[in-house]
Amino acid sequence: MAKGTVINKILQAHLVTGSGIPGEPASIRIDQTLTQDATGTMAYLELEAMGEPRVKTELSVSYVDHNMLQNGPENSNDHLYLQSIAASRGIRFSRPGNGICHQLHLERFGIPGKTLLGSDSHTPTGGGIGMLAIGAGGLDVALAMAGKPFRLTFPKVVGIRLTGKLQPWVAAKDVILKVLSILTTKGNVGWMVEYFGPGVATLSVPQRATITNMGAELGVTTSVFPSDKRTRAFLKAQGRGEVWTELHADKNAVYDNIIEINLSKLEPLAACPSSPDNIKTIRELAGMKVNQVIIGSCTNSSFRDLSIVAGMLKGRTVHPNVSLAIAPGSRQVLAMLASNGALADIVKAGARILECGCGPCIGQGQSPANNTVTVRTFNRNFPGRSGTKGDQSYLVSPETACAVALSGEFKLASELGIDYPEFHDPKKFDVDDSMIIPPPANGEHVEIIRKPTIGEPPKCAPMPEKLDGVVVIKTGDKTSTDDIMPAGVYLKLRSNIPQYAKAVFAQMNEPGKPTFAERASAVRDSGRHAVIIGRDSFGQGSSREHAAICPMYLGVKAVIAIAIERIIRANMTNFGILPLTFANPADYDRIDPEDKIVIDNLRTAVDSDKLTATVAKADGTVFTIPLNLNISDEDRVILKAGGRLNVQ
Ligand code: MIC
Ligand code: SF4
Repeated sequence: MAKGTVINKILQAHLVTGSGIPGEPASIRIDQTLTQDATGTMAYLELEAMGEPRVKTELSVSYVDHNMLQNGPENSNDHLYLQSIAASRGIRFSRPGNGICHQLHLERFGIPGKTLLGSDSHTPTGGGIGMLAIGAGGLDVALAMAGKPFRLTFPKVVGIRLTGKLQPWVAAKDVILKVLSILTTKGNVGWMVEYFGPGVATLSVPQRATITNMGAELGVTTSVFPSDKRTRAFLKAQGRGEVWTELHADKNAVYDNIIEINLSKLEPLAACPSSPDNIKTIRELAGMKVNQVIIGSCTNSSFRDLSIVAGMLKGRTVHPNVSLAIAPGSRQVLAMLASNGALADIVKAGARILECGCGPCIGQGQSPANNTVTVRTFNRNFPGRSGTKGDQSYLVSPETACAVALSGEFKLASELGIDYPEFHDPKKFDVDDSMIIPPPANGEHVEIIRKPTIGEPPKCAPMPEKLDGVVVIKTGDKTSTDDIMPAGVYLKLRSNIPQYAKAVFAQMNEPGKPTFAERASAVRDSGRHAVIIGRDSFGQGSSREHAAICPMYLGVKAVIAIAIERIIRANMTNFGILPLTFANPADYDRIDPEDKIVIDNLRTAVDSDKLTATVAKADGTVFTIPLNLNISDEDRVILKAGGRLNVQ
C-alpha cells in the first residue's frame, strides 16, 4: 500500500471519510473548482437546483473556452447565463477569449498541495504544480461548490521514476506518449500516477503540465508532480510566489507499482489513429504525407511550446500541401508572443491563428478533408472527434508537428537541419487578469440571465421494482464519451437536453434505420427500459455528464460492460443508470441487440454487489448471467432514488 507519496500526503490532509485503504470508498475536501462552458451550464443549473446561494469553496472559477463559435444564439446565451450565475454565486468568471481553462488555472490560480475538482477530464493538468486535480461530472463539481466532499475510490499509486534528461527535439509530449504505450488507456481505473526521481527537476512546469494533462487518457484518477524549485520559479514568474509550498515524496516512500523512464533515451513518438495509446515512433511513420497540422489545446499551447514553434517557423514557410493552424492556450501566451515578435514569425510562415480556446480539439472547426492525414498536438484522437468521419488523426509534440508542417510529411524534427530554438523559462510572465471578472461581495441581487435555449437539468424517476430491459445497442472496446455523446456540431446543444439527446450514439446510426435515440425512446414509451452493452473501458475520455444525462433522458436504465471507466460510472450513478459489469466477461459474446434482459426485485438486488439477470433471445433461448455492481452504500441510495438530484 502506497505510503509517504505526494498523493498520499495531499489525500490524507483532505480526507473527510474513509479508511484510506486503496479500493475502499473515501471522500475528500475540495479547495478549488473549475468549470468550462460546455459542462458548466448544466453544473450551475444543478447548483441552482440545490438551492445553494453562494459557493463554499476557497475558490471557484467558471471558464468559457469550448463553445465559442457562436454559430446561432446558443453559445452566447450560455455565456450570459454563466456570467450572471457566477456573479450571483461568488464565482470568478473568465471571459471567452481569455484562454483554455486548464492553461489559465495553472497560470493564475493553481496552488501546490490543494485539491481541485473540475468539470473537465483534463483538470489533472494542475498536477503539474503539485495539485491533486481531478476531473468529474458537472453534478459532482456542483456538489463540491456546495461544500460537499468529493467521493472517490481511495487510489493505488503508480510511481513513475524519471531519470536522465530530454534530448533536443524530444518533448514532454513524448514522455506521456511513452507512458501511454506502457500503461495503455485501459485497466487503470482506481490508480493515480506520481512522478518522482532525478529527471523531474529537468522538466519545467509547462512540460510537467503536458504530462499530467494527457495522463487523463490513461484512465487514472489524476497525475501529480512534486512541488519544487522549478514550481516556485513558475509561480514567482506568474506573480504568485507566495502560494508556493514544497511537496516531495518521503525518501522511503512506497508506491504500489513503479515504472522507470530514462528521459535521455526517449525519441519522438505519435499516437496513431484512433486511440491515444496506439503509439509509434516518428521514425516508423517517416515519409507519410500530411495535409493538416494543428498546434494547440490544453496539452500543448503554453508560452514554451509556442515559442519553440515560432523559433522553428522563423524565416520558413509552411509546406504548400499543409494547412497549419495554431491556437494559443491563453491570452497571456498570445500577448507575450505578440510583444516579443514571435507571433510575427508564426504569421509570416503562413500559420492560421485561431482564437485562444479549445477550437478544433473539440471539433469546433478545422475538420480535415476526407481520407487525409491530420497531425495535432492534442490529447485525443477518438474516431470522428475532428468532425470528419473516418479521420486519421495523429497526436504529436509541437516540435514534431512543426517539422511535419514544414516538410509536408512525417519527419524527425532533428532531420530538418535547423538548430533547436533556444528557450529560457521567463522570469516574469505578462500578467493581466482583466478578463477574469471577480464576483461582487454580495450576489443576492444579481439577475440571472436565462434565455430560451437553456433548459432545466432533467430528473430521473426512482429505480423501478424490476429491470425490464431491452438491449438497444452493443458496442465494442473503448467506447468513448465522444462515441456516446458527440461534441463537434452538436456541442452547442449542451444546455438543451431534449435536443442534444437526439445525437446519442449519432456516429453509430445507420442511414435509413431508426436512430439510437428513436430506438431507446420507443423502448421507454413501451414501458420497458433501454440497456446498453459495452465491452472494455466503456465511457473513456471526456467528463461530459451528458453521456449519462441524455441516455437517461431517452430511457436508458442500465449499462452492462466488461469494464466501466471512473467518471462515467459516477455520472451514471448521479443520473440513475445502473453501472453493471459482466462477472464472466465471455457473457458479452452471448448478448445481442434486441435481447431482453430482466432483473427481478431490482431495488433489493442492488443491495448486493452480485446480481443475476435473465436474458431472453429472439429465438426463445433463455439463460441467466451473473453481474457485478461494486458500488458504495451511498451510491446504492442514490441509484434507488433515481439519481443524486433526488437525494438531499
Ligand atoms: C474534451 O476534451 O473531451 C472536453 C470537451 O474538454 C471534455 C469536456 C466536455 O465534454 O465538455 C472533457 O475532457 O471532459
Ligand atoms: Fe479543450 Fe481539448 Fe483540452 Fe478538452 S482536451 S479542455 S476540448 S483543449
